[in-house]
Amino acid sequence: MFRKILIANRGEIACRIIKTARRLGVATVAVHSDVDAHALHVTLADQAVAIGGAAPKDSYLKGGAIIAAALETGAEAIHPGYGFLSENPDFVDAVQRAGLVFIGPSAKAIRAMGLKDAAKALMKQAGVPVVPGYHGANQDGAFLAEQAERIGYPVLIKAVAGGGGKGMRRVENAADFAEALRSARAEAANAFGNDAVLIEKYVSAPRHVEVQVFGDGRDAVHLFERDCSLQRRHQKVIEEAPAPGMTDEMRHAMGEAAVRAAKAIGYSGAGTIEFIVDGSEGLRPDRFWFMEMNTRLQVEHPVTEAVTGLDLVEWQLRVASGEPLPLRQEEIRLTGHAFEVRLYAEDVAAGFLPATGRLAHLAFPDHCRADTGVQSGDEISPWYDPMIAKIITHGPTRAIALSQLGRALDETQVAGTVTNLAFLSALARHRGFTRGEVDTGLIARDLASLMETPQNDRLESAMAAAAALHVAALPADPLTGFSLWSPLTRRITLETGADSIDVDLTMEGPQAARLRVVDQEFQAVCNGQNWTLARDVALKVVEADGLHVFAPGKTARFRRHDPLNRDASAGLGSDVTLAPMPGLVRAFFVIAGQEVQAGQPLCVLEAMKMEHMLKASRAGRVAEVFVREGAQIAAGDPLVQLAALEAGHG
Ligand code: MV4
Repeated sequence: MFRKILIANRGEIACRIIKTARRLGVATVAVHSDVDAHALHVTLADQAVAIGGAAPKDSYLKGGAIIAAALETGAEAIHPGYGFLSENPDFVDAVQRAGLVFIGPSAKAIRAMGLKDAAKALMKQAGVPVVPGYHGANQDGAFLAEQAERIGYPVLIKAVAGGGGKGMRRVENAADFAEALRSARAEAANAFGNDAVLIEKYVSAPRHVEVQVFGDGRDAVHLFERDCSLQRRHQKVIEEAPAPGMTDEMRHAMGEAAVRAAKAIGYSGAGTIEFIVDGSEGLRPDRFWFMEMNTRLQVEHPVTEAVTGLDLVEWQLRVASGEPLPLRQEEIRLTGHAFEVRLYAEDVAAGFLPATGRLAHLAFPDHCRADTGVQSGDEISPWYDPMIAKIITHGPTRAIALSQLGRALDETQVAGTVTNLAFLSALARHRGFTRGEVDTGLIARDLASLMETPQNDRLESAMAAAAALHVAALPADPLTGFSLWSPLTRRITLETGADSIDVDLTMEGPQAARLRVVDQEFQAVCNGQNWTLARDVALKVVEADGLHVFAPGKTARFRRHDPLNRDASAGLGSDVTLAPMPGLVRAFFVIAGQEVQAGQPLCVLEAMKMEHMLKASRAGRVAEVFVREGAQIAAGDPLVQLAALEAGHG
């Protein structure tokens, strides 16, 4: 085993790799960009090396700087994670030229799978089922049209260099072929600088089922399948293992095909064989076809770890350090069912726009696996993928693992950025998905209902009440004499975006209170230490850049009402300044008839044991003063009336 490895990546995957390395007694070196100087992966690693600027091309894609960092720190091997340099064969060559080990496949294997047409031809030769089609070099338009005719419509034109659906056109009949070919080529040339295409039979009701493989350069095994059909615009949203509806017969056929694929290229390390499955008539052993091979560890590897009980990063390190495969095929078992969701900082309502922000608070329940590269206080920056975490659950059955997932999402707390949490939650409870009806069109079909945010007035009021209870900071000890100085009912005003909400808090004893929010009432009790709302669901309040209230599946943010802010804005049009809170008038600085400037102090109000300065909301003449020093006033009581300044006074 290696003594020290360098991780050429960041975020959750870098943290994930460090965790296993540590468990195996392997020292770790992190590399980082300037903006990641204090990132979690840097904190977790034994050593860290700064390699450049925030843009990936200035840091995480700088192969030379990364290799230099490995040599400098005495690392023996480099783990590329996923993305960045993980499938770059030139980087693999450079790592090996430097006398280091690349934890992954050979450059040759990566190259063999890099171009979709060559990979398909190679797989066909190896006896792996490939979608009927033309995967050759002849790019003549008339010839390709002939091939489409031979394959039979509908066909799919795909960019040879493609992926992610770019340069892909479905063609229904011969009359549309020429135009579809032209536009697919133009898109491919633009996106990949390569306008070569291949033609395939169009698979209807496609499902994305991939098989995890592992090789040691001589032998290969598979670790069963994952179903990644739940996608949005070719981005995976939920992954699971095993695939719903999978039979032993089909699993065996797919596993064998995947192992043949890996052996055909002498594969070493973790890889994934992606198949497209025609699910229109259930899963059948003659209805799956090779699509492509990903020659790296994938984002969704944890679902395979959950159902096999194996650590794939451990396998990667062991195989790369020269050990044979840790287990034989028949020793690898599949137990239960697992799900993974990708939690993103993204604005679902705005069309799933990536979002940024500082995470004021981040917490996961402890009954799920959460792989993350950030913690409370960290920034989701625009420089990198906005994934906050992967949440993984594992249960004895699909139904149980899915309820665990719903619950884990409900109890995940993110403050400081918008997220797709509610969207994921809706998906986890989607009727069709719950029944195991997974297909690549599900999200697009039901997008509107998945994006709905169900209104729940009672819960929303309870969240305001919880925030108010936090603001009230009631003493836990009844002997502090709280009831002596507290008014019986006090009003706590919270701001929510542009609105404000009033919560009236009434003490009903030293350890009981009632809170009224609009037309809803809540009881609060003190257990001798903490005040909580007496409710069936737990509400957690975290104060960090506002008051964040977390309810199962719902988050709200309030701000403490700031009387100074409100007087400056809300008071603009009104002539009478009102007391923003109940309290004692400590001092009064103006008299009737006096001219005042905007922001000039009017009086000092003592409330909740604090002094608050109230200021004039605008310039004017004090027309009338309604209160005197020493007066006890209620929230909303008038304090002064301002009149307009006479013309000529500016
Ligand atoms: C297909 C297909 C139907 N027939 N190939 C989309 C991205 C690329 N990796 C493969 N893709 C597809 N290839 C044939 N011959 C349908 C898709 C497809 C798809 C595949 C997997 C997951 C989601 C998808 C969404 C739309 C289309």
